[in-house]
Amino acid sequence: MAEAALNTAPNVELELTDGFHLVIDALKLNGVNTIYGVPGIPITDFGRMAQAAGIRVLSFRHEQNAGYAAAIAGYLTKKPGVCLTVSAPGFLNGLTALAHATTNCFPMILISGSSEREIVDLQQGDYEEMDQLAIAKPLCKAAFRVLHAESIGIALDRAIRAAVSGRPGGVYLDMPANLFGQVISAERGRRSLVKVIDGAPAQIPAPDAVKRALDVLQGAKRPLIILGKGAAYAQADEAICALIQKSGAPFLPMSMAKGLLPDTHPQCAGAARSTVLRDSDVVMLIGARLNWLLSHGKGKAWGETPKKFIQIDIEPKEMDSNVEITAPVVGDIGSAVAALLEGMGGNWPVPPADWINGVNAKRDENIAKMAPRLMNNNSPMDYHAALGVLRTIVKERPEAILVNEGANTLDLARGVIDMYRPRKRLDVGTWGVMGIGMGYAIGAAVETGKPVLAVEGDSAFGFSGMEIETICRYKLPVCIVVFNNDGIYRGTDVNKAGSDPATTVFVKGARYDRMIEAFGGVGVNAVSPDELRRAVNAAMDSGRPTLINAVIDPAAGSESGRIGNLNPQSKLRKS
Ligand code: OXT
Ligand code: ADP
Ligand code: MG
Repeated sequence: MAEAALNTAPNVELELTDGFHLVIDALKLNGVNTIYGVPGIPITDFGRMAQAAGIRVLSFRHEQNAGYAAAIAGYLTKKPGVCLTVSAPGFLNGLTALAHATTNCFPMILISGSSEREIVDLQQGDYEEMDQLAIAKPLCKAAFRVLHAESIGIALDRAIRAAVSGRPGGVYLDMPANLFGQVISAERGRRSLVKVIDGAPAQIPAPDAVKRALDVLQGAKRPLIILGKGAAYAQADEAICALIQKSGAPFLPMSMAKGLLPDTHPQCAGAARSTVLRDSDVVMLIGARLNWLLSHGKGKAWGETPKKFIQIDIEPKEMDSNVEITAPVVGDIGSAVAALLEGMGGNWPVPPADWINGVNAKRDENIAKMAPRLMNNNSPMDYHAALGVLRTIVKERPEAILVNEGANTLDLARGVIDMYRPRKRLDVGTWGVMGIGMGYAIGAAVETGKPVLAVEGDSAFGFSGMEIETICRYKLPVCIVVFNNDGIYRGTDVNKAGSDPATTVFVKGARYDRMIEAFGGVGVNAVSPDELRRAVNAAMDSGRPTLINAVIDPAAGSESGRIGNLNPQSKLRKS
């Protein structure tokens, strides 16, 4: 071995290491103790060795779900979630999740085995040949290839820094099969490893930016604070809570920011959403982008009242992305909110009473309107009946993590189920993507050790449903409630042109509960709110993997849930 020749010291047995072990050592050195992935050539042995070295390696049934688990791990912990895939097809399966992480600003690293450069670059048809680095580049914050074992330490350091610093996001690390087998002296290997120091340095906002923001906020007659998932990610919970209370302004949590302050907080305007968007005059965005979910900050939803925006974000390029930001505050949310709080001093004026009273009246009216619908006892259930049950269960178990996807199942659950603690609501995010369900449930259970309640449309569940085997295999405390309305949006569509089923309907009366029984989990068919309540409580008490088939009236939903207006036909009708 060439290394042995370098060893001139007589009678010293040369200790060697290799690419496999250097990746493991570099991960461990940087506190990565969990990997989500799917094994196969060339990373099967790597998975085994990582497990032997004390890293928890969770093996999935499909890389996309492993990737979603890693993405949500990043969101929950502020450390990059790591996903490990095989070359070409495995890599591509994981790539959707990497792009999702980047879009949602979650730190994640996709490590993929790949084919040998010499063969890929000459396109000579290697096993699972693909130029993965080139494909990954536009879909993540950074993409690196490691060709030498001695570069593994630096590569992982750079990947971690790229994922967590500034606006967090996804990073791709390409590891050709040869790399894992490369042997170098253990001493050289040790010296090549790097521990990341201060990977996400505080970004203190400029004092004049803070002052400008406070001047604008102080001039408001109808202030509103919008909290986005960036605020939840920042883990500056106490400071954010203090800022909101001191401001006296109503706050509107975006979907995954629900629970940063309880939805039942007297300043929460979640149930008066249209009113506060339309009538506010100064809007402070904290870790929320003015994208489609906020109607780009303009148009009908924002009403006629001229607005001034204050935006707190770590990404300077986010400012003015859709409308002029009167007071940009570029910095990390922890530092920015602390600076704002300090600048507010002890005597901040409360907003005018007519604004607060008006918002509260609208909120109370909407809540009162919804209340009776949540108590109906219909069988089959409608969405409100089923969600009324889950709302109470989450209130009684505020530590549980709620995963939510679907269309009606998502939109109605968002409004009905109050959240009480930060980072407890995990959902489809910026892309409105179906398929995050089981990956998120697994990632959340593994990273937090808390029970997970996954509320899933029957279509949404189908995107990752096979992972119930993974949930059973690892004995994770996950209770899945499938809102089974026989299809996408509704189960009532009919194809008038032929004998094939309509494109949005599924097998009528399917029994999703029976799927989990195949793997030793608990399956329950619930046709009434009482049955649903009993089944979810039993699952949450026992911690056993459970799937409840909640039978929902197939006619109860609406096309695309709350975003039917985005369908092209609906736009045509309007124009
Ligand atoms: O103020 P007003 O009066 O307006 O009232 C508002 C609130 O104030 C009030 N409110 C309350 N009232 C009383 N009490 C309380 N507590 C309360 N809280 C709020 O309620 C209203 C509404 O409030 P909300 O929801 O906050 O406001 P609004 O206006 O809806 O907010 C706007 C948005 C845009 C912020 C919000 O709607 C939002 O966040 N939407 C996200 C929508 C989304 O992302 N949807 C998912 C994508 S849909 C579609 O694309 C689907 N696909 C295609 C597909 C996808 N997505 N992905 C992939 C990989 N492939 C394909 C598919 C296949 S969905 C789907 C499957 C669907 O079928 P399922 O079977 O899974 O699901 P079902 O539909 O159940 O069958
Ligand atoms: P939501 O969908 O909840 O509105 P978005 O994903 O649109 O939230 O916005 C999150 C924003 O938070 C992004 O613009 C991102 O740059 C920002 N962000 C994430 N982490 C931090 C942080 N620690 N400090 C400041 N801004 C952050
Ligand atoms: Mg459905």
